Order: sequence, then C-alpha cells, then structure tokens
Amino acid sequence: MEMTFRWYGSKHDTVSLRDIRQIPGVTGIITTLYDAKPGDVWTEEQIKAMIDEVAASGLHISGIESVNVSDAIKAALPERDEHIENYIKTLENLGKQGIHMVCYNFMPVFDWTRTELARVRPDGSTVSAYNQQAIDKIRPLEMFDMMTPDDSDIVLPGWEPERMDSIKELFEVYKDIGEEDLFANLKYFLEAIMPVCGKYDINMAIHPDDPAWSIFGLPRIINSQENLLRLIHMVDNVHNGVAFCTGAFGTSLKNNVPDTIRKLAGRIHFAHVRNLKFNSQDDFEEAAHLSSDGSFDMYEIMKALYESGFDGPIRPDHGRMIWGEEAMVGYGLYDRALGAMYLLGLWEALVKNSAR
Ligand SMILES: [Mn+2]
Repeated sequence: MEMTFRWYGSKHDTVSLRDIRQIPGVTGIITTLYDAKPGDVWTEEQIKAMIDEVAASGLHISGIESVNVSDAIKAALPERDEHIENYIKTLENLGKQGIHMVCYNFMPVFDWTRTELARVRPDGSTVSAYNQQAIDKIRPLEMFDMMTPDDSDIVLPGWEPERMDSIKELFEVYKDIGEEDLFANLKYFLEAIMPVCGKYDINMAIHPDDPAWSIFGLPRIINSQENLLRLIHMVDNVHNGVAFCTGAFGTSLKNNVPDTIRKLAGRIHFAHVRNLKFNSQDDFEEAAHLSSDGSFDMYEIMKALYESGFDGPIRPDHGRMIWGEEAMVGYGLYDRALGAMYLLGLWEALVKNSAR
C-alpha cells in the first residue's frame, strides 16, 4: 500500500506539492492532464513534463486519475474506434514513461453528482451532500448550477461548462442505451486496450458510479457487488481492475463495502477511502474519515483491504472544508491530510497486529 494524494496541477490546485510533501507518510501523487479532452492523445512530452514537475518536489506520480473515456466510447458512436485508438496511444505513452495505474469511469453524461456543495455540519465544517428528493425535482440541465460553487471560478472535474452545451444531444444519444448495451460497450473497450496494458503492465482501475444508482434515467452499471464481479470476469485479465471508492460504492446501503473488497481481492488496483454520514437512505453527506463521524466502520474497510493483500496506491477522498480553508469542494489540504494520517494509523495497527 502506498499513501497518495490527489493533486489538480499547479494551474488549478490551491494545494501545492510542497504542502503535500509535508504530510507524513504521503509519497505518491495522483494527477492527470487537466486540459486534455476525452478522446485526445496525451503526448510523451506532456506526460514527461507532468512527471518531472512532481519529481522536483520529492514526490512521484503513482497513477493517473483519470484518463477519461469519451461518450463516443461509452455509447458506441461512429468515432468510437478512433477514440479507442487514441486511448491506446495515450496508455502506450504513459507506459513508456513508467506509469502503471490508470483510473477511469464509465458513467454516461454526468460524473459524480451532489445536490449541495457546502452543507454545514454540526461542527461548523462544510461538506458536499446528496438528497434524492432534490434530484427528483430538477431537470438534468439544472445539475450544472448545483455543481457550480458560489462566488468562485472553480470548475469541478466532470462539470466543465462546455459539457453543458452538448447535454441535450448526449441525452438523445443515450435514449436507447440500456445497462446491457453499456456492459457490451465497456467490454469492447476493455478488450481493445488489454494488449497495451499487458505490454506496459498498466493496471486499469474503474471508479464506481457515484451515487450508485441511475439518475435522470441514464444507465449506470458500476454500482453493485454483482456488477463489479461481472466486470472483472467478463474480461478476465489482471489488468482489468477496480478503483475501489468506499464513498461512491457505499452510497447505496445495499452494498456491503468490506465484503465486496474481499471478493475483489487481487483486482483492486487503487483505493479511495472515505466515510459518509447517512441521514436517511436517500440523504447522505460527507464526513470526516474517522468512523465515529460517519456511518462506515473504517477499521473494517482497512482490514478488508489489508487482508485481501491490497498493495496499490490508496488516497483519502472528499475532505470537509475546515479551518477557514478555501479550496475546490472536497479537495482542500487540511481534512484530507487528517484523513491520510488516520488511514495510515489504522494500517500501521493492522500490520503490527498481524505480525505478532
Ligand atoms: Mn472516489
């Protein structure tokens, strides 16, 4: 296991590599080329510049989150094969530069979705939150207003304003695509990229859908234990794996988080470990990583990762906004640093206990 931290690049992030370097035990950076569009080829020069910038801080890149998959690939549009060719070239260029883990998701149209970006918790911290009734009341286009922070020019990843322009067409595209079609399109994509992943030893890590159910009638498939097992078996190659996000997968109370981690042993290539606080089945908010601040048993989650032999990059996820920090929602320095410390503490105890 390596403790890592997501970083949005010097152009976009309020947190510096120097800040991250000072969090004890964090050695790896998870980042991406934030200006690349899904479907583009990442050049070796761009990748090398990114690697060198991180290396100059004393850290290194442990993986990419994400190389985004275009809607043409997800929906099998005519440009699909061209976009897959470009994706393969990008993987090849990443592999040549020594990068071995790539995260992606397969959610149509919308990325992670929340209905509030700054809900105030009893301790005065603010967090993002999701309420199903609020979603049921709005139209898809209004999601962009919900996902735009007030008084700020920060754009959340996956919610770039230019996506809004094509949203009507995208809904049209997905009108006749059901879950089985989406599974078939995912299989087609994975089978096409497995050879390059084998050649350069690149572990693909799919991020679960967040929340773990269909919204606005769009199909979603990476949302249950059954479907995750179907995914790893339908392309039965070790490079076809999962970015296990406890917060995304855990949005559905039907999902047993530690049990699913154990069943995916050997195929979890990246872990996002965070807590959620449920107010009801349809209303949850983010919490501190500490078990007692939310609804998850974080010890059992870390134990499941440890006992299933997890040895990839792990990172804290979606922190609360605390101590007056102003940063991208969920991605400030302070609460994620607390989260990293706590997860490292749980891990140290697991290692030492099992050695006795
Ligand atoms: Mn996540």
